Amino acid sequence: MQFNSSQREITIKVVYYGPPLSGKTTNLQALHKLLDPSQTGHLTVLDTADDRTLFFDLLPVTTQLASGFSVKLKLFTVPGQVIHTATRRIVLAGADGVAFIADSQRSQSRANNEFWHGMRTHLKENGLDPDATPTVIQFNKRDLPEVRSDAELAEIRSRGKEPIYPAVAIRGEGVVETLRGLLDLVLKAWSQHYEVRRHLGCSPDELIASIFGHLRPLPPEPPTSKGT
Ligand SMILES: Nc1nc2c(ncn2[C@@H]2O[C@H](COP(=O)(O)OP(=O)(O)OP(=O)(O)O)[C@@H](O)[C@H]2O)c(=O)[nH]1
Ligand SMILES: [Mg+2]
Repeated sequence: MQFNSSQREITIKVVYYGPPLSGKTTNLQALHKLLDPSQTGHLTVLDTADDRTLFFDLLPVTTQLASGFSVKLKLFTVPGQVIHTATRRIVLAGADGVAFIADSQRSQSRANNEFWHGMRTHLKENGLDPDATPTVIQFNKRDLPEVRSDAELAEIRSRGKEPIYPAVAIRGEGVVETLRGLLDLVLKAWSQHYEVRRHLGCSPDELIASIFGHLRPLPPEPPTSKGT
């Protein structure tokens, strides 16, 4: 969290982390469509010809508060390909919160686990305490066959402390809930050390309402193929 009192601006860094192809970039693309366009900046996607993230993606979201303060969210994704380990560590530096995008497909359970532990290691390498870093988990791709069941998600939820959000990011479902849940945790953590209301001139709930108060409708369902 960077607090610039002379410019009356607060910057919050959020990192979307997760295994290869889990839908991190898709989350940012969906947020870019769903959030109030007057608050979202340019979506920077640095990828290869086959849409794999090469370095990171970045979506800035700025909300102006009645108090005159502006809150700038910087939403980053890491690249999931195994070769980009060093880049993932660099992008995680200074994260105020992490949205871990897990792939719900059973075949990806091991990759989810490996990346979860990798993320915790990288946070430590960056001097951050993984247990104190606000984190939410999204189980994406709920539309696919052979995915972890809702009961399994409930079981994972009961074992850990991180909130869990099911999602179908290609349809924009669960994407806003994930980010809203994470910001809620970030602001709660922040309010343990600072008087948020005094710094922002508003409560955490008012800040969240200001970011998510003017959502656009979900994009229409992609046409289903009619083949037999
Ligand atoms: N069926 C389905 N496909 C999805 C969903 N979300 C993303 N995808 C697809 O999964 C593929 C990978 O999505 P990306 O968002 O590029 O994944 P990523 O995590 O950014 O991938 P890397 O940056 O290479 O790690 C794309 O073909 C997406 O369209 C979903 O909810 N359901
Ligand atoms: Mg990506």
